[in-house]
Amino acid sequence: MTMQLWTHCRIASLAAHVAQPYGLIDDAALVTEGSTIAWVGLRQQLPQALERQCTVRHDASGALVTPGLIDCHTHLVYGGDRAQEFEMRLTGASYEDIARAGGGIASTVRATRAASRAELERSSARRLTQLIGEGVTTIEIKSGYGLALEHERKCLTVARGLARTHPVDVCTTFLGAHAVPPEFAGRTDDYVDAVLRMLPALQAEGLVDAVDGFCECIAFNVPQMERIFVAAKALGLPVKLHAEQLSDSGGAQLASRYQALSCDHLEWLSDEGAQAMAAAGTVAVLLPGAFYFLRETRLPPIGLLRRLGVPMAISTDCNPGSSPCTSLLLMLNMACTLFRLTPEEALAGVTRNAAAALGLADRGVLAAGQRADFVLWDVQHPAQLCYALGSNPRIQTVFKGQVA
Ligand code: DI6
Ligand code: FE
Repeated sequence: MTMQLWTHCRIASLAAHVAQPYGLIDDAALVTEGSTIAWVGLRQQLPQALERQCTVRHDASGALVTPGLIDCHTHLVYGGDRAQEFEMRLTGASYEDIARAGGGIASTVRATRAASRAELERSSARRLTQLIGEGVTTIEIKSGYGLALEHERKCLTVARGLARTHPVDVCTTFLGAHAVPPEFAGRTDDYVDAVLRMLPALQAEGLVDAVDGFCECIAFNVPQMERIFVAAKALGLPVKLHAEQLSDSGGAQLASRYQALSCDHLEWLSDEGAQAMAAAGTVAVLLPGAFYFLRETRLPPIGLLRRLGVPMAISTDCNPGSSPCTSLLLMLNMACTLFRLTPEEALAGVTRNAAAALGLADRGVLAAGQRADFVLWDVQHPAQLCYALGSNPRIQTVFKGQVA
């Protein structure tokens, strides 16, 4: 297998065993063997025997190297957009007015159902390309705008297909329990039955890596979500939850009882919910784009999560309604400015902790044995990635050991 060597770089490894902030290694060297990292450390400690085996050598010209970025919570595949709804709200229409006029999630469900697979591929690829252009090498993509078997299948198939046409890994999540579709209006329990029929069918087709839901008074309650989690666990699928976004519904406690990979949003998370997450090892996925776009004022309890040692991840939540965002770098800035995370916490949130939120142990830090997914940046210090909003200092991405 080809061995490649990168030198003349500063590495923010994010690895816990490197004592410096960000796991920084100055004047570093990195060796890959095929799609895996074989060695990372100080240039002068690189064993000569290993150096001799490297047939391809790269001069990183002083670049900063970080792990490939991981966007661990997106609704990337959907039809249409909601720009007109955005415009209506800015000219005085209330959310209820818009919903009565057929807007909101329902309008995206209509547009997604009407869209062909090719149309969804095209619009999703455009968004994905923007994220990849900022150094994203792994992305989670949820269904949840089809809300019927054929349309959920169409969206998950598009999500899977994107990984075949782009230098990125895709983790798919079945979010059938995102909203109650119009044909089930007023019959939420019947729709949960339908979700329970969709799940094994989609899993059998290899389209589902995890199961999510929207636990909220306007969506699915705790007993309804629990039925879905029981079914997911019976199929051996990990679960996660949109929890405590608009109110405290006790979703975090429920999710923790099912060893959820993550609870996401969490503006209304209670002490009990945070403690349950800490005990279960559940990651807190914070979504500053949705907080910003919905002009929320209640912050997720960052101090509490920190005190309890709950790992925090950061993601775009890319979706047409609450976070039409395709910049994970902007989310780094917003995590710091809006949520007061330190730049080091924010960067860990799109690398190490985002990998944990997806249950992936083979990426998110730069260390021997990990996947060779990394990004070269034209900055001196990792804090610059969080600080300079609207800039994209990416030089190059290496995906599975290949310059992408
Ligand atoms: N929470 C959100 O913020 C999005 N979904 C969810 O469960 C909103 C999705 C939309 O408005 O289209
Ligand atoms: Fe979401």
